[in-house]
Amino acid sequence: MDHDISRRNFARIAGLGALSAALPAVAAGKPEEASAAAARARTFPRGFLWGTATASYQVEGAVNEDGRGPSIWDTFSHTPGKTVNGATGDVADDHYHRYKQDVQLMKALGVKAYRFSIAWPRVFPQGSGSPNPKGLDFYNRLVDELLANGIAPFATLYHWDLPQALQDNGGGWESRDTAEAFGRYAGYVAQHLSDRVKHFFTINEFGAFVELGYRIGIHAPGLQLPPGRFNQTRHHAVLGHGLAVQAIRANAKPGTKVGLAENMTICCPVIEDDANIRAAERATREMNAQYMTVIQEGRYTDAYLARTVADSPKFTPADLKVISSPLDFVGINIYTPTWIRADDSPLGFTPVPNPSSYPHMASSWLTIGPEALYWGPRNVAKLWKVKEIYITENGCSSSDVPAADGKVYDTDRIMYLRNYLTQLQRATTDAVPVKGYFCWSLMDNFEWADGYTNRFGLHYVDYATQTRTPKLSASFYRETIRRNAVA
Ligand code: GBH
Repeated sequence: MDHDISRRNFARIAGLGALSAALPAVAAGKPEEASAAAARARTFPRGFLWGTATASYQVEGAVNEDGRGPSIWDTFSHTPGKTVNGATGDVADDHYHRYKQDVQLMKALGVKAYRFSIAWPRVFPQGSGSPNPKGLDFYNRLVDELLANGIAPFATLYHWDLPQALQDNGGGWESRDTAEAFGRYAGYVAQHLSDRVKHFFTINEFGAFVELGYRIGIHAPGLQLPPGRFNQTRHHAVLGHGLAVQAIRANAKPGTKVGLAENMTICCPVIEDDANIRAAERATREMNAQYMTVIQEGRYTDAYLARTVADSPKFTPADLKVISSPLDFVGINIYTPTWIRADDSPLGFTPVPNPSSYPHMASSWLTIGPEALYWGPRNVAKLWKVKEIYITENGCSSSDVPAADGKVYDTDRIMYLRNYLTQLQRATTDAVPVKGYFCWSLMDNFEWADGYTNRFGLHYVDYATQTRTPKLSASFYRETIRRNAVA
């Protein structure tokens, strides 16, 4: 009887996964073995791919070197008033020159994979036309260095640094020409790197660069297009993705995998009961209709077209086919949850706004909800039968002020990561096919409109000296990777 009760309590504390392994130790009164078993319950599947991520304009610097053309982020960050303190990516982390040292930081963490992005204007300074071999060479060097250190390169083709020439001629993503140029660029890169790069992401976060750059205007190119032109821009962005998928398949070595890295709206049930869980699934389709849903389903949802009415995008059935070209995997960037409740409205769900007391990390938009790392991949797998999912970004900003001993004790970041990873581990125990996780970011870097004020790194960067120092969270992440379990 006593045993029964303690077993039940133990099961509640440790979670179901630990139950069978832990019980004999508990019954035999060996608490050490019992806690080891509980730790095993937070273990990730064998071969889980632990990684870290950055993006070209945020870390590289060297904006005028080796024939790189200007990007819309050079123009935007050099426009007064657009970034905090007028920050630019001119130098950033000087990663262009320090990549070897940065690969050693990754090696010390023990990551198995590195997600970086390729700067389109290094490879095609004018966006299309003649390639610049010196630009591609940087990525050849980086990829070789990664492989020499046992780290798998995962390359993103577009993380927002659009060649300025494409913005000047035709309005960037507002123009179908940009989508087509993106396809050509993607095919060229795949042709030259796919002997060593086995995973490509087409586009990073439609949900950020299109919305913030072309509708709200707080990211490059800083436009506020009217709805019709804006929805057409959305359409051209997903079309560019599809054209890139096809170009990669046509030009890459066999076995090359293609996907995307999207910051979907992550719909989480307010309470985990059937009605709310179903509502969060419906919400996932509708709230991502303009990007992930059309990519997965090859059609805009009726509700999206009804919502945009006269301002709906113009498209052909052939476009939809290109947009929904089959993918090998889906990458999701996950930071915050959107809480959903069931209701009796026509769509059967309502997003619940956060109360003013809702907690967030240093960036005020970064509201905390570890469950996003459970429901995000779970809903993607369930709705679209996706078999291979990566968390392509997750992480947070902290105040990150070095202590007297020079170290950064970012216990809040560790709290954030531990809770999110616990929910990701829960997803893997429910057989959600999450294959890997890329922590954002390897090091502090240029945080777009926020400049250098919000730090997301596992390594602290002193921008005056370009010194990198591992934060306490780097130790947490290293230990998590070493154990293949939440530390
Ligand atoms: C990702 O965006 C990016 O891929 C990455 O480059 C970035 O460094 C990282 O996250 C951390 O931000 O200014 O209040 O209007 C995450 C999605 C979209 C979140 C833009 C912040 C701006 C909110 N981001 N959003 S606000």
